Amino acid sequence: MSIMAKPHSKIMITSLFVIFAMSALYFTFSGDISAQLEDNVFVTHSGSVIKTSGEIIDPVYTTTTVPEYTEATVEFDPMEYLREFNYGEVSTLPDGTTLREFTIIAEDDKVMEVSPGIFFNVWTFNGTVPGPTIRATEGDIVRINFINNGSKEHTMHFHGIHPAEMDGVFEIVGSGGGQFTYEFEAGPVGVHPYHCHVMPLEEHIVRGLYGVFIVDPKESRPAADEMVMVLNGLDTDFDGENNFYAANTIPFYYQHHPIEINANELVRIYVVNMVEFDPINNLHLHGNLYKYYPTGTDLVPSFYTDMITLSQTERGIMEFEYEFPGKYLFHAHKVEFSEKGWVGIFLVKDNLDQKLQTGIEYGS
Ligand SMILES: [Cu+2]
Repeated sequence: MSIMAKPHSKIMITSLFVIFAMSALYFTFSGDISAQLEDNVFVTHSGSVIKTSGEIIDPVYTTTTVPEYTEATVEFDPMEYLREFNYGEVSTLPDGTTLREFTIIAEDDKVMEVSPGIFFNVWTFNGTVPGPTIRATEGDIVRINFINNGSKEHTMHFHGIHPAEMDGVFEIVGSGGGQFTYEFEAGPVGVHPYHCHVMPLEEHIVRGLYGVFIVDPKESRPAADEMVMVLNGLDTDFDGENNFYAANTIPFYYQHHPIEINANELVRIYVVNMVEFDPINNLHLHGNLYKYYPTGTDLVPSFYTDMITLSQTERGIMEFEYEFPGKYLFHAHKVEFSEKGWVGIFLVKDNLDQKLQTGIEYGS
């Protein structure tokens, strides 16, 4: 008589099998889990082995020492960064050309509280992530006095047009005070990223060595409320995946601190995607559409849309104005990113100036 004939035997055998399978799984995975908890060893995408003691894992100096963070050394205000443009020290060359000089200092020992209670060792240009927004007019000479005060080699690589030796790739700038002067003519018109170009590149980028370079046309764009948004991510546990996403580094910042804009006033956003590891990012605006100028190189918009998709270093200029006051979300329509911090709010206010000018009474 077969054991298959009796239903209760069947149940028993099935149960035994399930117990056996679960035990096998337990022994297989518990070994891995306990090994990870004891050793706290992580291998980054770039192959470096990192040891750590806890959830907030961020060795500043080496892969074998784990400093205990007690406080952040980076002060960063996303609201200030949003509308802060650095035009450099301006002078005129003998031939009449405008020279704009900037001093940019790289460091890699700073600690930033990227989210409440989460400290992260950022690598910085002039002490912040992103670095300063560098702005010039087409044809100006841009001179960057670059100083590497970090413990690792760094460079500055600008997207745009310039001689090979100004590309910041092969002219590595040594740690502990190495210097290099980048000099080139600003162009083409548009919005471009700059970033360190030392290997492993993904680490030098995901740690924060990037910023925005805006080249204005000689005949300036129409007046607008201008802002910069760098879309970025933070891999705080070094597993080669981002734990947080943001516009301008701090997750959820503009959701908790809405960006105030005026109704019926042109808003212009210079947007640059610097997210590492993920192939795409995007930007969706609520209750409105925007004119979009890819890379900002043309003065005529290519699209009128509420959604753009960007790969790493892809960028452009968005222009829009709101007719109706109120709160409007903007966020990644890659929902994972928005739920991990890449979300904000525009608080559209009644444009009192405009109402005075046009004679419309407030509240009517
Ligand atoms: Cu670097």
